[in-house]
Amino acid sequence: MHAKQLRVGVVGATGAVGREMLKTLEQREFPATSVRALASSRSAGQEIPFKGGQLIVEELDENSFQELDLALFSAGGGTSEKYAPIAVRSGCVVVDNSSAWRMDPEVPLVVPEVNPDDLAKHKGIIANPNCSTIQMVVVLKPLHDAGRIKRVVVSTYQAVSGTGQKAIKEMETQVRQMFNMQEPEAEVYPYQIAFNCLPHIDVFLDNDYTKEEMKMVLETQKIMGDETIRLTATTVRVPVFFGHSESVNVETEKKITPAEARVILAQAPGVQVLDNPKEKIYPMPIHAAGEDLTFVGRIREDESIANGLNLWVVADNLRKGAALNAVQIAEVLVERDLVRV
Ligand code: 25A
Ligand code: L14
Repeated sequence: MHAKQLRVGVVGATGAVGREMLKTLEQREFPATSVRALASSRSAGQEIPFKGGQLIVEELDENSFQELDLALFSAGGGTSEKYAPIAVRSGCVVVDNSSAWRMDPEVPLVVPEVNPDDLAKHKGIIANPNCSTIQMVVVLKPLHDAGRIKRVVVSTYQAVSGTGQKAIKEMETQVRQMFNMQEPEAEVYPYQIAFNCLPHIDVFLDNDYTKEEMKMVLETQKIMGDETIRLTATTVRVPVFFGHSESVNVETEKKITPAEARVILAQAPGVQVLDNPKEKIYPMPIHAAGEDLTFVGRIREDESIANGLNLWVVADNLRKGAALNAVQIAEVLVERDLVRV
């Protein structure tokens, strides 16, 4: 792609994920000839620091993509539904962080450590998976290759930053209100999140699961390219600012011992094993925040079945769960000369 211009835009640049996308492009020295920040009219004119200077936020409209080759979207599903097709018609490739396009059979859903080859089939839009799915599949894929996963039972402990800036602010405010003997006010979430847990992320569906839970089921099968993997999820919001944690129970066809799993995962790309119970070493969101790797620990046998493992998986939901994964997708698109519609 060198010798060619690569003009990049971030849509939703002022949001929790958008800001992290700009930071990631800068930190990884993404080979862009120019970077533009786009958001709604509310944010137009704001300045965002970038590479020692400032980007002025521009209002997104139908014409925004005419001078862009690649756009990273994180401005909510509605914005993606409306603007991604417009971008593609203007010749701009879209990496979309919303749930709008993920299950479209024409749209690759990619975690670069797991299914980079799916990118070759793109028709302009590439979807970035849900944060909880991403950190789980980087750990599941090498185990699936080693012993074929039959079934997964996952429970998540998800940070408020996944919902965006407003939710981060809401938890901060509630903590302050409670220390001042005031009633905590809830707007973003249905109940107080400070000092609480909510077994409710995204909307409830007809089967009484939440949409977040069903995203984990369907996205995992699509990314792993195996619809025979059975998965059931319970997704829970916890009072943590940054970093999602997951308890993952895996049943495999072929037995994988905890010692074998540690060796397999130690070699897995993007994964770091932190597992020494005697020394109190295990992954935690306070350590994963700001990091690029997915951390796994508490690896032990599920003694209730023949071939079962329990794992504890933690990653920064704004980085590997969103911005970093999107930038890694963009990097593979550049390396493989796929930035064209
Ligand atoms: O599509 P989904 O899956 O349903 O996801 C919906 C929301 O989830 C977040 C993202 O929020 C999105 O809006 N999100 C999506 N995928 C995610 C993932 N994988 C994810 N979060 C985590 N992981 P967000 O806060 O990160 O980003 C919102 C950005 O979208 C811009 N935007 C919205 N509508 C737009 C649009 N841009 C263009 N056109 C549109 N029609 C939005 O711009 C923001 O950049 P903005 O101008 O509305 O930003 C407002 C500014 O004001 C700040 N702010 C907002 N509320 C408060 C606040 N500051 C202080 N206190 C507040 N209460 C914001 O920080 C921003 O700077
Ligand atoms: O589907 O509120 O990517 O934590 C990610 C974060 C939906 C909501 C997605 C949250 C979202 C979510």
